[in-house]
Order: sequence, then structure tokens, then C-alpha cells
Amino acid sequence: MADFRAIADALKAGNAPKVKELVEAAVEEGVEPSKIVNEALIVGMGEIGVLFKNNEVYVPEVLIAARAMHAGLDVVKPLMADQDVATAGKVVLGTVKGDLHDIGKNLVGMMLEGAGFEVIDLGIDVPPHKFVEAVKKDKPHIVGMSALLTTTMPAMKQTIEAIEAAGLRDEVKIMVGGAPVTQNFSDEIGADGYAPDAASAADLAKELVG
Ligand code: B1M
Repeated sequence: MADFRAIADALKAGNAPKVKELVEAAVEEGVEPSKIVNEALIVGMGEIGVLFKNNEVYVPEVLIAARAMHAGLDVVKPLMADQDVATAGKVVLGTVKGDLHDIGKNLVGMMLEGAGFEVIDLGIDVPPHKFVEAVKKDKPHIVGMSALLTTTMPAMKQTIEAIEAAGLRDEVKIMVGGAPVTQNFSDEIGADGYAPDAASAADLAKELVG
């Protein structure tokens, strides 16, 4: 039987090969990929977050755990994205300027792909003008921004302002998310929607294009 606790523990220990092996075994057993993500990988990462907050582990341990998380995500990603051809719409996605956190953004991207969206991932530390360029070039239905730091949340507002200044605001819907982001903040900066987690982000994207 799939051992979610063992996967979370291997992730916390930063043991990427073990995470990969256990996730592959769970997949082979027929466990739903989203269950592996939500009940093992996100749980392990959440626990590392608590240890980090309490100064019980430091940046290197978190980085190694993040790498182990990616090793697990790499196994499930193709399985979550392959059900559908991308017909639901196009999303330009990125972590805003100054912010290097990408695990949540990557999960959102995976869930969007799983829901049939084509995702153009601009990566991390994406300045407002890069979002604007992507809107011009790729003509997405939605721009999705992620921020994990209170200090980088203002970059979401700056990005919306840059999209407005370029005269493109009416051409895209804008959705935001990330641990410190709230519905109130989303309303304040004039985004079209906020989602608290990756699964809700996919639902929100469907609503926004619907
Ligand atoms: Co960072 N870090 N970090 N960190 N880090 C946090 C965010 C922090 C809360 C830890 C803490 O103190 N408790 C804290 C922020 C405090 C604050 O601003 N309020 C913090 C800090 C302070 C820092 C540094 C400043 C530390 C330092 O250097 N002294 C530094 C900043 C670097 C920078 O960005 N400029 C830093 C660095 C790092 C690492 C590089 C070591 C690493 C990132 C590795 C990587 O991403 N590749 C890291 C990590 C891993 C974390 C924690 C531990 C985990 C984040 C994570 O991946 N969570 C985090 C503590 C925590 O959150 N518990 C922390 C798992 C992920 C699945 O959740 O990203 O929330 P999350 O995504 C969710 C939802 O938020 C939502 O869906 C996702 C899936 O359900 N979502 C969206 C996310 N984006 C969305 C977009 C949407 C919709 C939903 O629409 C578009």
C-alpha cells in the first residue's frame, strides 16, 4: 500500500531518489496522482515550512527538500497533464519580480494543464514588463501570478498596472495566489480572481474563461 507518510518523511529529509522511488511505486499501485501530491508531497513541504519558521531547519535544508519535492512532482506531472489536449484556454504563469519560490506555481501549472489549459510558464522573478511582453506575444486568456513573500506582493499590483498601461487589461483575465495572498488583496489590486490552492486555481481559470 502506498505510504504517504514515508514519502513526506523522505521529502523532509531531502532524499530525492527515495521520493522518486516511493512516488513511482504509488503510481504503479494505481494511486491517483493528485492524491500523492496533496496527501504526501504538500504535507511534507508544509511540515518543512513549520520547521523553517521555527528555525529548526535553515535555507539549505529547505532547498534540498524543495528539490526532493520536484523529484516527486516530475513523476506525477505527465500523468496529470496527459488526459486532455489543451483546449480550455491559454495561461501565462509566473512568480512575480523578486520572488524565487516556484513550487506552488509549478503545482498550479500542473493542475491547469490537467484541466486542459495550455500553460506558458515564465518562471520565477518575472518583472512586470516580461508579463506584458508575453501578453502581447502569446495572447493568453489569463495571466496568473504567484507570490510567496509579503515583500513581493506589491509586484502583483505593479504588473497589473503595467498591463493596464500597455492597453492590454481588457484582453486578459488576471488571477493571483500564493500563501500570503488573500481575496481582499486580490480585490484591492484589481485582479479578476484569487485561488487559495492549485485545485481551486484550475476551477477559477475555467470560470474566468467560461
Ligand atoms: Co521561502 N519563505 N524564503 N524559501 N519558503 C516562505 C514563503 C516563508 C513563509 C517561510 C517562513 O518564514 N515561515 C517566508 C515568507 C515570509 C513572508 O514574507 N511572510 C520565506 C522567506 C522569508 C524566504 C527568504 C527571504 C529566506 C531567506 O533567504 N532568509 C528567501 C526569499 C527568496 C526569494 O524568493 N527572493 C526564501 C527562500 C526559500 C527557498 C529558496 C529556500 C525555498 C524555495 C524553493 C523553491 O520554491 N524552488 C523556500 C521555501 C521552500 C519556503 C517554504 C518553506 C515552502 C514554500 C512552498 O513551496 N510551499 C515557505 C513556508 C511555507 O509556505 N510554509 C517559505 C508549498 C507550496 C505547495 O505551497 O507555494 O503556498 P504554496 O502554493 C500553494 C498556494 O499558495 C497556491 O497553490 C499552491 C498549491 O496548493 N498558489 C496559487 C501558489 N501560487 C498560486 C498562484 C495562483 C493560485 C494559487 O494563481 C495564479
